[in-house]
Amino acid sequence: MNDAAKQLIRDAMAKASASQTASAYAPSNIALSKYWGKRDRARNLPLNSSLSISLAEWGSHTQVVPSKDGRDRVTLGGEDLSLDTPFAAKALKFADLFRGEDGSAKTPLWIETSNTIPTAAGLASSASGFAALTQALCGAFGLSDHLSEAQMSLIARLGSGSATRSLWHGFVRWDKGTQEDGSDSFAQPLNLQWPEFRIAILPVDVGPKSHSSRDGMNHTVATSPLFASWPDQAEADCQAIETAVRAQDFDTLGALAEANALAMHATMQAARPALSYLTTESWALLDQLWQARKEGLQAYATMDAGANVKLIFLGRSTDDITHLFPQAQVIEPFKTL
Ligand code: 2P0
Repeated sequence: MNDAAKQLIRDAMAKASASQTASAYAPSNIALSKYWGKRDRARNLPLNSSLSISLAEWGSHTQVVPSKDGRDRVTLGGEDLSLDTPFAAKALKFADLFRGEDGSAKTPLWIETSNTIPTAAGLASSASGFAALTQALCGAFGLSDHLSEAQMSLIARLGSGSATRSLWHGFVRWDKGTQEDGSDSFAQPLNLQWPEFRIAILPVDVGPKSHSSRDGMNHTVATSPLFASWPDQAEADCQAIETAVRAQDFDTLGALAEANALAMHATMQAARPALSYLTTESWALLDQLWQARKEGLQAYATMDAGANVKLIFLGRSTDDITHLFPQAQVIEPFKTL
């Protein structure tokens, strides 16, 4: 089976110039309508479309440099990694898409990444990491002028599904697509500004997670009797959330995003054995939010493959949020960067 991402790289490579140093930045993102479940694990092809908001200055800076000493090198946050660490191995495997596929000698590369996401926020950074790496590799191999951002999003998908949505700021929708080769499974920005829109991260557990989201997703698809209802519901949620975003109908958007996140977590809790990323502390924060909402606070929650709770709200609620949740780390997704 041909793969659309590999074909795009091959076609662009035929027109490209030699390798050079290139750097890129990509923001992390939080899904308001979640990606959970794959129809093709090798290509990270999803069973449903998803829609996210990018996290502005919280993301990854990546530089790709043709290595002078003939050896690969991977640096994360200023520290050289052993090449057999999972991070380095994944980054180099992804770089292999751009080099040596035709049997020619691989261009040795130095991949240097740093994340601006506060460690205390406990947010995984595979989304911004693979998006920035894709852009930097495209730059390094002279492909940037031959590939659109949507095509780069399609390539980033091979690194990590959520990276598909990290090529842009603001709201981004990843259409699931239907083709087997993945040629129609990429993201596009909604291209709209909502300056009042806010996100707050409520850190709960910032240590490494017990199950990767990749394993958790696959385990849920394979064993959860509740998963059968997820793909259609998630597709409908994604469409309704896009409509609410375009109408800037905050309460409809918030209620749908919260319901979508809780439905995703319900599929995991029904998995056999059960999978639960949310802890008693996460649920206590949700109780606190729901109580405040009864008293008029306009804020909603979403949670991913971890215990942290993320809130969405509008700028006018910022003081209420930081008073109620002093630990909140507030992000302004549309602040001019
Ligand atoms: C999302 N998550 O839409 C969902 C919600 C976690 C929960 O995308 O296997 O690390 O690399 O495609 O992208 C996290 O999954 O998984 C994720 P892979 P990824 O943001």
